[in-house]
Amino acid sequence: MLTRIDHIGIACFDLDKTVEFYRATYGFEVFHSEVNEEQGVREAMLKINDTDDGGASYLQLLEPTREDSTVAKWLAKNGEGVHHIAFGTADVDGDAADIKAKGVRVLYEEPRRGSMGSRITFLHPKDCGGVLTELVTSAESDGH
Ligand code: CMX
Ligand code: CO
Repeated sequence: MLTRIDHIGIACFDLDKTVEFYRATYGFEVFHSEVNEEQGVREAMLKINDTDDGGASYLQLLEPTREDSTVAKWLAKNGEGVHHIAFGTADVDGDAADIKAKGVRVLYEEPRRGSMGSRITFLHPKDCGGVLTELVTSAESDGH
């Protein structure tokens, strides 16, 4: 069951500059940052609030680490902006299977590693009304 907005992914050319915008404009601080080489991104997670399912909601600011990454390709085409939304669930495997059975393309055979030890998969934007959609099981809510 999807129980929260885990994060909104925002693509940018310059992570440090974008972090500074969110700090100066809204007062959001970096909760966590990391490089995910598999996804080709350097990212900063800005925590917005905790949620009553034990998880939290974040903004995920994303800067590409290589020219052939999905985010670099998207930035070249669209410029900076909202790249994807992510729903939180305690069971990414089960929810991905249920959604796949409804005819929506799930991009990964098995969930992969996301921010802060989470397990993630993606739904194809062309099957989701133009919205790249991620499913996330945070490390805290993962029973695996
Ligand atoms: N949102 C909405 N539509 C998107 C999109 C996005 N983020 N990215 C691509 N599309 C659309 C394109 O506009 C294009 O549409 P048209 O054919 O109408 O022009 C179509 O999807 C195909 O796009 P593409 O540029 O040819 O890109 P690819 O097919 O090579 O890749 C996708 C698209 C979704 C398969 C790829 O971006 C992907 O695998 N995404 C999941 C991984 C990811 O995004 N990782 C970074 C974030 C990591 C994290 O959140 O932790
Ligand atoms: Co994401």
